[in-house]
Amino acid sequence: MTDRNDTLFERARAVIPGGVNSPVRAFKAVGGTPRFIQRAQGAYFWDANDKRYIDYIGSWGPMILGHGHPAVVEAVQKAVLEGFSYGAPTEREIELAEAILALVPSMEMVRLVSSGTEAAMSALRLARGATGRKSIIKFEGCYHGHADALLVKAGSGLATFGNPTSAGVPPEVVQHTIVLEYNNLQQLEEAFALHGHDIACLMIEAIAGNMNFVRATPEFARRCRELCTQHGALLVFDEVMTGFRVGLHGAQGVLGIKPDLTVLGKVIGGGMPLAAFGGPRAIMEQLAPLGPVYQAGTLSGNPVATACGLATLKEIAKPGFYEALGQKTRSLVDGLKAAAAAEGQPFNADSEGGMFGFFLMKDLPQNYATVMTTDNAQFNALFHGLLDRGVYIAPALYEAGFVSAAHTDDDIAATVEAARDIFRKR
Ligand code: KE4
Repeated sequence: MTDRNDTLFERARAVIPGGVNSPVRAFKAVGGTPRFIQRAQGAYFWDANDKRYIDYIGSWGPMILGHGHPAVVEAVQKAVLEGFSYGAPTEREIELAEAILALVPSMEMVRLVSSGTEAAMSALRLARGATGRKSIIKFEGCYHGHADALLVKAGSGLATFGNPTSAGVPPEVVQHTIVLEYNNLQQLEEAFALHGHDIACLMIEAIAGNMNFVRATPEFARRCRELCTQHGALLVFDEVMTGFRVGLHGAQGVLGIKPDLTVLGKVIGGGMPLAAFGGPRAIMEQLAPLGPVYQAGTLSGNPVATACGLATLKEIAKPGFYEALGQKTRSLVDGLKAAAAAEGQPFNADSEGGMFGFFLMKDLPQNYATVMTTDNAQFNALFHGLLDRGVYIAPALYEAGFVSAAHTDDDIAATVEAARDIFRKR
């Protein structure tokens, strides 16, 4: 029987570079043919051969409710009948901004944009504009989208290709980007001692989902906050992945740390192109049209996307949502650890809220270099073993996994059983 994924992939590669519109989707890291998804519902999606998968990427984070939540579908259907885009302000943008600010106390104002890259890039420009400084700190293994100044040793996509920097980024553009080792206190202290006077901001994924799942230690996160305050630099939490994913108040809520700027995306759009960045009024009012830092976007605050995002936020803000989601994700992680242990396989995993990660090693890694020691062949065998069994995890070792409110205990049990079957056969 013809495999329609193969046919579609061949057609796609004729007209789209690599056959995909975002590199990680191409399965280059894991090998094989990407699955062309035809439809999704709840915790599942179906590929071009109409094979069903339990979906643990959830569009790389946005689909926290699962696919096709009725309240979200209804809100989007209603919105599209009122118009797709106006290029003028709408009441719903105010509603979404107010909803975000109510849930992210470190923010007094927020600007909506269309992608996480745009939000991180804009937050970076704002930090430089607000401080009048040039240097920025980022960490190996953290990915903040593909703006030139931030595309240095990114952990997502590029790391998968084992290519820590991108062609086309002139050295001049990244000469002010200091890249440190995640969780390395000594490097952090040195960087501020040397450059503290010129550091505009430190940007970090406080739970790094682009190294699969690596937490900033509480001490490291606290020192980032203290050193930024001490040197007049802005602490920027990139919560595009963790925002409303690891908890209602994101990684900053989990860590109890108040960043100066927060970058959001994914969940706040509910699967539609919507992201945001925000912080204190004094900083945010540096933005055009009020202040000198320019930033703009044709589809920023798009009325259909804001309807999708608002309907999503309304559901996740309901009492008990994250308790249930966190419990479910932990049961997956605990089940996988038990299955690996039962088969004598080196394995460890961690989760927070609806986000999880695992490593084919005994101890949880603390940084990118350790993550990179993972046996790719073993991961790829696990990936394809699960895929064959109808379980779709991220097609790259360096990506986190996501559980939605739609995943059932049976889905979790089936996933654990599939993994155990693979561990057993090793
Ligand atoms: P987008 O431009 O892809 O919307 O967001 C960029 C971004 C920024 N910050 C963080 C912490 C992110 O994780 C991302 C994007 N995440 C990847 C997955 N690791 C998106 C998947 C892809 O690149 O196709």
